[in-house]
Amino acid sequence: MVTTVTSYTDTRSRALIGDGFDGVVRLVAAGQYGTGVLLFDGTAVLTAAHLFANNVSSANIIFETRSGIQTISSSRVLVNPNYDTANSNSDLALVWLSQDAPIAAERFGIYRGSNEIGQTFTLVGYGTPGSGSTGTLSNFNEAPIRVKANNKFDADSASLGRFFGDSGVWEATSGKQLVADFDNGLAQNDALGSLINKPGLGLGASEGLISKGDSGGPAFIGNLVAGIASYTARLSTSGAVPDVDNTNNSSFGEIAGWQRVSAFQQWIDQSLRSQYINQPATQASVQKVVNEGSGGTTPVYFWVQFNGYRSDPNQIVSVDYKTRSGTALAGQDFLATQGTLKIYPNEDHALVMVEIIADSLPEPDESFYLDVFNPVGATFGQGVVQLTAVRTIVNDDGWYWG
Ligand SMILES: [Ca+2]
Ligand SMILES: [Ca+2]
Ligand SMILES: [Ca+2]
Repeated sequence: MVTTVTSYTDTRSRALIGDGFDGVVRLVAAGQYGTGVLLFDGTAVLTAAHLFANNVSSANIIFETRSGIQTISSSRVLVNPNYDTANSNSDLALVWLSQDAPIAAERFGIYRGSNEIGQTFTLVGYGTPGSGSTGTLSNFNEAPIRVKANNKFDADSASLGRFFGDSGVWEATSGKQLVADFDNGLAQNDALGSLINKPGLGLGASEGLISKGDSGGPAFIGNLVAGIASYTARLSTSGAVPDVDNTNNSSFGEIAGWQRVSAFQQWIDQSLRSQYINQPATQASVQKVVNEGSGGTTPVYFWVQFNGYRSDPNQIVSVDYKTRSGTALAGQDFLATQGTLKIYPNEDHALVMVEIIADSLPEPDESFYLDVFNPVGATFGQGVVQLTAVRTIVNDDGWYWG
């Protein structure tokens, strides 16, 4: 990560342990290294497909948390089936962990809105450090460090097509990649202002850009993963040369592209769900009393059934969910989670997975809840705004919850 801070030892740009980014991990795949982010159910890391070039199909995932440094090997790597190397389209991969993720590592939800452009985001990664005025350090040989910075999504990458198109090799699919530029506050170095008339002079001292090693790293809007770092580029026209030093080095005046996670949410959701261990095949087989595992975390599933009618077969219905402590406590007995569960076309149900923490001693009546609310595409029933998994069946207009 390149920031405006000159010294990489300056803690202002570090994403130190305990700062809320311990779910941002380093990935090593066949000698290439990159960054990834632990997703909401704790089973897999989202990263960039290009780290797995040449049919590499495994990686080591390195967590830095309050529990120390822990390296976990992958059990499975899934490159997005539409990954298109030449155009950096669908440059996403999911990497499943062969062991439970550290409890101290945050799990992150994904951004599901469509209003990313114009929003400020936080980028976090293990890429080569440097400063905007001189670019990445050429002599950095130390252990990779986790750095954070901010930027703003300026545009859809497809709007830059004519610059890449001149060489005839690059065409971003509209709606699936986002770009941001590295600003130093000067109009002459405002890359996307001068190139595609998307002016913005940046965020001052907090501005930053990805560099080598940040590939696959997250761009957060709030605490949700909205982008996955994919590439950098220095672009110019006969009238505008925004790069400060005519070198490809993530300096001021360059741009970077991220895969737009919201455009891939169905692939992410369905891929994660397809790998759930010991998942119930029927509503009746959902385990409502769960034995703790022998260590780490154990998955517990909640089944959300949609019994309504889709007037449009492509309709996606959804609910929001959030765990709630009962006699079992969040952070002690289970990992709190919240998010949106989507039930896609050709699905009539979906599972919410919650991780139970093994090393505690449950009381016989220890329990926690999952509240389900904000149904989209169908109602819960007249006057009903929230359902809770209290292990009693709530049957209503189109939804069953239990
Ligand atoms: Ca910028
Ligand atoms: Ca700008
Ligand atoms: Ca440069």
